Amino acid sequence: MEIGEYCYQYFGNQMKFHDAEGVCNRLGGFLPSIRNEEEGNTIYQLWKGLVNHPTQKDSAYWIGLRDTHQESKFEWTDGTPLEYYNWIPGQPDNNGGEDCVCVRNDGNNDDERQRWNDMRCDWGQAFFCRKPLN
Ligand SMILES: [Ca+2]
Ligand SMILES: [Ca+2]
Repeated sequence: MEIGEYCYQYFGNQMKFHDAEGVCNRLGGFLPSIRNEEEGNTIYQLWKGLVNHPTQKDSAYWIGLRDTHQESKFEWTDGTPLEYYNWIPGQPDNNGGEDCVCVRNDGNNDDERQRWNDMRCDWGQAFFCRKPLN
């Protein structure tokens, strides 16, 4: 799907974070970075239009944020500076060693469901790839 300056592709098959990022890299893109509320909402609305049960608690998708290089120092895989956050209250908690971030789709309304949680990188999640249109 083309939206604004980007092309998005959704992968419903659950993959580990680094495998998902590898798929995106091979396509010439990255897992999406989210620079502001509008960008987060764009991706969330895309997701909502693609899945059958958008309120399903276990549904989540990776975004390109991780603190694998240094604990608690989160960085976007595409190099975007981290200037905007939308964590679920109490997150990130690094619970048992969580270094990769997904949109959790848990909550009572669209705003809450767009919030972020750090999770174990080797858990499988759906994901989007994003690349700039040229
Ligand atoms: Ca961590
Ligand atoms: Ca967490």
